[in-house]
Amino acid sequence: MARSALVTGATGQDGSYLMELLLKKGYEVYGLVRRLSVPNIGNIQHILEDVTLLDGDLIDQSSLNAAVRESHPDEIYSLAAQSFVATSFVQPVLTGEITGLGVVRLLEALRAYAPEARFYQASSSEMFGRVDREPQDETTPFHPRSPYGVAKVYAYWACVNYREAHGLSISNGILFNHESARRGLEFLTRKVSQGVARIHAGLAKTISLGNLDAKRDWGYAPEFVDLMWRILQHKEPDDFVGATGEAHSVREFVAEAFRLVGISNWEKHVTIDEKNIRPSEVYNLRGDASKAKRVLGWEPKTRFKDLVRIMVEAEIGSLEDTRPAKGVPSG
Ligand code: NAP
Ligand code: F7E
Repeated sequence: MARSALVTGATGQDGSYLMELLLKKGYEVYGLVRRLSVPNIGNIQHILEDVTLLDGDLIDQSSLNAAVRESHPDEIYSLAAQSFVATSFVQPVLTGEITGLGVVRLLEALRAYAPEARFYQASSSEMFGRVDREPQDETTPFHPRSPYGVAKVYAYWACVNYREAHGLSISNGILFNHESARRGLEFLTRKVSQGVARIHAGLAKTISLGNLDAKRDWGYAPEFVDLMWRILQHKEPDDFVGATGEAHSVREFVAEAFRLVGISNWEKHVTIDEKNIRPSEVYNLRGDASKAKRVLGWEPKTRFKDLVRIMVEAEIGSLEDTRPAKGVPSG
């Protein structure tokens, strides 16, 4: 019989790639989606006929109970979150409700209705925050720098506690930034790659940014969902860092994206706006994923420049797709 998996955050970047991967592996795939006035299914349009979508919200316990009961999962991937760090400063209570307590609600549903299932929690390098060592690994202390990071630390420890207290098979993936053309538009890599493509096409003149000096360990999302799956195939529940091991600044990302379209004087096209600067910043993240390599055989392949190229090319391609073909009148 096919194994069954329940994925929360099904419409997000990672949920969409993970559901594709699980379908390829022959799983029966259930995706949790929340009701919105206009459904947000762009990332999963192409697999809608192959997965079962279940209505539910991390704020609503009964809907999570029903989703777990209905999907009879062998594996649960807890990906849903208010995941944008900047928003967490203006909506800290909501972020705590969803990104922190929402995970505990899902753990309660696991405990009551699928105690044999393996559970993956989408933990984050944002938990490391103000780091005192480099690179960061599974033993690095947490010092979160945003309400988002704080909520993720709470969810992380809730998972460890449910594993220890109730003997449930719960694992954390502590993943560093991973990106793709399916990233939300407000995240740095997507904002820059889309902005550069629009400037290249003559549709915009500038991109408004914040702190150019922050450094991130940026990887490619499809490779990181493979790590999630591998974590749940391991016989013992455990926690693993996922990262490329390379750090680059926002400035380097911007410069490389402009270089790809032949613009060297990129500073002319970037404005710095106070509204994009966070009350407290995470300046320097670089991960050490040697445990994931040693134990799970996982190693990311896509390096920094490839990632920037993939994202800029995707944006240029999608702009071309939306333009009227030559000779065809618009309207
Ligand atoms: P994302 O694109 O922002 O997706 C978040 C998903 O959560 C969306 O499907 C969203 O649904 C759903 N969601 C939000 N609030 C919800 C609620 N109240 N009830 C049910 N669903 C809700 O995030 P991502 O980049 O795929 O990341 C997946 C997970 O990994 C998140 O937990 C994130 O915090 C974590 N993470 C991400 C990274 C990264 O670099 N991408 C790194 C480390 C950890 P809507 O479509 O309806 O908004
Ligand atoms: O910012 C700087 C910003 O919003 C990256 C989430 O997936 O990864 C993500 O969190 C850096 C920060 O991602 C702008 O200050 C400068 O230093 O793309 P981001 P993030 O905050 O690293 C972690 C691992 C997660 O878990 C999160 O869910 O870029 N930056 N100027 C800017 N960032 C944005 N968004 N917009 C700017 O204009």
